[in-house]
Amino acid sequence: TKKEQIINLDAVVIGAGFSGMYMLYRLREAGFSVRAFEAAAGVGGVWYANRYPGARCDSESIIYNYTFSDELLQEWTWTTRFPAQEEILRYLNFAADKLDLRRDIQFNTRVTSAHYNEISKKWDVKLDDGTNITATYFITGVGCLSASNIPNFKGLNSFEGEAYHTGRWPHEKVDFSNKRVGLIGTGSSGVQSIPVIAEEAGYLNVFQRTPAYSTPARNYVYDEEFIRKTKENYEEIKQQIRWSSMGYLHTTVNNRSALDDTPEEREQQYQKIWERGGLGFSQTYSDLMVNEEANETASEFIRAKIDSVVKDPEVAKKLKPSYFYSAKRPVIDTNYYETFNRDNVTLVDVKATPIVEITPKGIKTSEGEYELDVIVFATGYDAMTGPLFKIDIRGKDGVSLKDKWADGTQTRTYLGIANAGFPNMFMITGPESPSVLSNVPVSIEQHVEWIGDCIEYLRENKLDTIEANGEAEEAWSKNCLEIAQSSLLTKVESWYTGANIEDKPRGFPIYTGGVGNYRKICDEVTAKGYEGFTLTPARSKETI
Ligand code: NA7
Repeated sequence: TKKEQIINLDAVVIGAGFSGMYMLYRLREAGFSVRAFEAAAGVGGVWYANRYPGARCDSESIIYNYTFSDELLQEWTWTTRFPAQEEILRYLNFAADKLDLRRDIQFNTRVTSAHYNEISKKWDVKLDDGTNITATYFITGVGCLSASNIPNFKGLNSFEGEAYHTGRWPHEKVDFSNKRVGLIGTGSSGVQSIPVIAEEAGYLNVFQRTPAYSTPARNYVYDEEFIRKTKENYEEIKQQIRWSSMGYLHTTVNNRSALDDTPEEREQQYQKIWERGGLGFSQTYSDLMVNEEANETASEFIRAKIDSVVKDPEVAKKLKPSYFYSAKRPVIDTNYYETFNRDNVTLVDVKATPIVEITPKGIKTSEGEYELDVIVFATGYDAMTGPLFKIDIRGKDGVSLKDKWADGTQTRTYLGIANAGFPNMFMITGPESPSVLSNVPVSIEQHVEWIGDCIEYLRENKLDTIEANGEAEEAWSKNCLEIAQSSLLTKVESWYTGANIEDKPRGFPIYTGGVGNYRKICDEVTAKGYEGFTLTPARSKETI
């Protein structure tokens, strides 16, 4: 029967988001047999799942796409500065059609396990429909923020109303009209959805534990002239973002220390970026992320803005963060702080009065019970390692990835792409790559191209396996942690450090040295014949 059949492939790719789609295309074009497996019913990854009201990308549209294909660049036209979820999903469907990817993607299918077989030197991959596959290469394109997390509140399942997590939003429109809504969480997802839900709901209670630093997005509709110029200049744009620090355009606004300017000059500088909108704020000065005093000047500027927008001083006080700006993921918004001036919106400070339990009727804090018809969990993700741990991945000697990374300090990878003990396995946007702290498609294209080149190299040179060396991996992990520790990023608890998930090892599994530098390092590794890896030749017939 079909279920007992073993399918042999050159490569298995998990996921059909930005990563999996391009990886599939890259390997197929190079003549490999490859299939992608996707748990959802369509392409898009996080953009398939995150359908909550107000869901939008913080990267500007014109750089939030593939750049490897001129045809895609020229044929697609973005409508607004910051793309809405539905437009990004439409873009990814357009790309899937153009590249004719669907014939090699199996939807509604989860990869449950992938075990390395040391005898065959292949990966044994199992699907949730019972199919077994053997593949020479095993590649994960599972995303960094795709394992949604609902905290283990007491009574969680007792709630009798409707409940949704922002990252697993239903496809039908959720009707909030005249309903009493409770929303937990004020990260990017909360801040984007709160203003939109507030407009429709009868009443909205926002349960905030840590306030966000949010700055205006200032979204607008692109004009034709801008689109024309952009399409003309894509080659230059592509080079700029590839070699930039975070995959964005024009990232260095100012090379000065914030402390070299007078308070008036600083105010002017911050005001300029505030009016321009978008995530550019952390690039106003070179030392905002390394110098506490410099950072405080930016933090204070945003706090003053909150005071100027929010009418009730008590509410404004609760909305003002006290940690270092941008040490937790900064957020951009449309009408976020303004929303707290509405009569139908209440801010509940759950740091002061913690959530005690979810009840059949609503949410109970230490101060009392809020009766609700709908609860929205904007409570975030088990980031980076979470999506990988959903799959039983085992390398040599049966060691699981989970066990390998369970020692309470830091994930250990080489370049965020490979793992010692896991030959011929590659991670796209893996832990210790720059991905989550960059404009992600730029990082994804780099990873996919590096992996594609590597697999072609193995074929050309008749090599069976490639595996990261333990020492190279130790050095890479140490390097990632040290770079992060030289900034303010490790001084605040966040999903970057693993602090949002109970019992998760704390570390800093992101390379923060910049996407341009990272690209250079990866290119050097290749130029030196895959330095830091061990490559084994194909076995001759006699030894098989
Ligand atoms: P985030 O940024 O992780 O935000 C989750 C929010 O939920 C944050 O405000 C948390 O407060 C809050 N939270 C989490 N657990 C609890 C509990 N137990 N009680 C109260 N509040 C809680 O997730 P998002 O989905 O908004 O954004 C994820 C990323 O997607 C974003 O950074 C972009 O890169 C895209 P906390 O700060 O932990 O106190």
